[in-house]
Amino acid sequence: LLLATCYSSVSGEPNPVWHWQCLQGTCQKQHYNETVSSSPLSLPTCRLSCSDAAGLWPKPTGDVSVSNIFQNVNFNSIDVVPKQSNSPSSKLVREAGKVFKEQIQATIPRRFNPKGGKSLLVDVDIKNPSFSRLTLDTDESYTLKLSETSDGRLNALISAQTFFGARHGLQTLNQLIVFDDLKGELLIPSEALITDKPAYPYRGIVLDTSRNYITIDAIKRTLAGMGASKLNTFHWHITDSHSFPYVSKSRPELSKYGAYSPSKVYTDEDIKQIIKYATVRGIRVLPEFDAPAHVGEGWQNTGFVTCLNWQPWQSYCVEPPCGQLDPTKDGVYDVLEDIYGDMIEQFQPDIFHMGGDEVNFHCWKSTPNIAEWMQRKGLNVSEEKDLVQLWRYFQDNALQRLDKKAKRNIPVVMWTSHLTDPEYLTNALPKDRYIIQIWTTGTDAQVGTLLENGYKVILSNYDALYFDCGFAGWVTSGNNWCSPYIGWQKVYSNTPEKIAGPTKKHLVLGEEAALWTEQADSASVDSRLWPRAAALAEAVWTSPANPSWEAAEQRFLAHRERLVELGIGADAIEPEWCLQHEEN
Ligand code: CP6
Repeated sequence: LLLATCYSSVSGEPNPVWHWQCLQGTCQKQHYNETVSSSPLSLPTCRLSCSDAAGLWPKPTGDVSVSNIFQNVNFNSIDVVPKQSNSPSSKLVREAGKVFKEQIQATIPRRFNPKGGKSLLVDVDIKNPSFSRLTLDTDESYTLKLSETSDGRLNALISAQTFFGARHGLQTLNQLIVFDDLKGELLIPSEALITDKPAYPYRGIVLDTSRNYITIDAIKRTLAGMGASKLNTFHWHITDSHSFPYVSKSRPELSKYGAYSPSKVYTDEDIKQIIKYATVRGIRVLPEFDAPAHVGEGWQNTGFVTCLNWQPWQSYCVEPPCGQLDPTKDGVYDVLEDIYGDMIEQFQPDIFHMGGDEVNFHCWKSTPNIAEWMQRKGLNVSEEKDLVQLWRYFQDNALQRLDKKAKRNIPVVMWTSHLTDPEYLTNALPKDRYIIQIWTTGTDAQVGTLLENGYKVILSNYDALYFDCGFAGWVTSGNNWCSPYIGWQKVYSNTPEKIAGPTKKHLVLGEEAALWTEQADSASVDSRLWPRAAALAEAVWTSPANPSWEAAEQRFLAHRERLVELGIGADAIEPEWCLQHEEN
């Protein structure tokens, strides 16, 4: 296959100055007068039959066999049909079919109006069509079979256990359909057989919408890129100390006082729209309500926040403005219960994120009523373990309120913190309740300790997966903007096995890239996330044993072009020349 020549079964009339030909396993630019019998092909078409894994991103984990004979597809007779009608999945399949067609449309330049071609029927066969919500044990596998019927129609069969596998199959099929601008035709390989499933079940992006507001459109573009790259979790860090854009139905005063402006909010309607947009793309929306630190704006009038805006901020928090909930006030748990209740009702999440990062003990012990309360309970404000005790009191109460609203023991994610330190971990956060998201660097002892103690983990090691530029730049005003910028190559090599080791694989749920927005907003979110989040996608979907970014480079560049076609402002990483010239 790699040595195939990109001759099309359709004889070409156009007479371009050059075209692409697959020679010795690479697509090479050929001047027309140097070739005799080949039909002109564009680079995307050549790449399909000539490149590694047919240019697919992320690379399938199973078999890939793709024909180098192409057929012209008629855009107007592409149909995606769910085999099981009247099931929760069938509605989703029809919606995913619309996305599928929109994505094909996006590859066709405006000046072309492709005519002719064969019809393409995409049959979607789902074994368990009743699942319409993603969970950590959802089967996301699929098989894609592409063939030609005896009467000359094109047929694709996508078989999957669930809608979530089927939509991945549709995405793969999307990548097999390319617009050939030399022919002015939409081309598809006449035959293909692909089996695929993700190496890890949790593949996410966490987006901070508090430091700077992110528009609904920018969130949708993020979800579109995720769907195209088979990422499945949009972890929404919806509030923090800087602003409170989340409109809580039962506590509307929080966003009333805490949003940057009346329009910089997420209403119930906005959230519904985002969840629908995400679900159709196979993505869970995981809400995070970060507490007890990382609160501030919005809480002013509750009387439940301490250290709000205290100075010097370095003594009371990791970045200004400071703010931390007061665990000793009974009323704080009532507010939390209301917020949790609103979120559970809106998001119907399978897992919930309680934050729990970067609690500042000095803040709590410097608050007179908290110090008094601790004394009354026989806790020593100068002892770290006693302050951990205070935090545990908060965490246990908050969890109880969450469970009450979830009406079950809902799995909870928490960031690594003091509570996850080996000496407190097993008492503070029982392993059957808590999933730990590790943001500290992967090579320290923490990953090992968590796994040895049987915790499920999500990897977000900041040395590879923090796509923001840090907050050092705006805090210190030094000449260190975006330093260090983490290149896609580093992201690509950061596979779970490399970070967590080859054993205990079942405890590693996956990975998540983070975009903290101290130095990003809707104008920059696309270029911070993309195409690097796609590098993460392959690290965690395919999880190559010996990740080689050099070997992935051509496919990665091609995928970056796909993201741009979808309207995502993915950053350029090399001259287009590199996309056009592959090394042997
Ligand atoms: N905000 C919140 C942040 C960070 C975290 N939580 C953060 C910490 C260190 C770095 C970057 C970001 N800005 N809520 C840590 C999980 Cl280097």
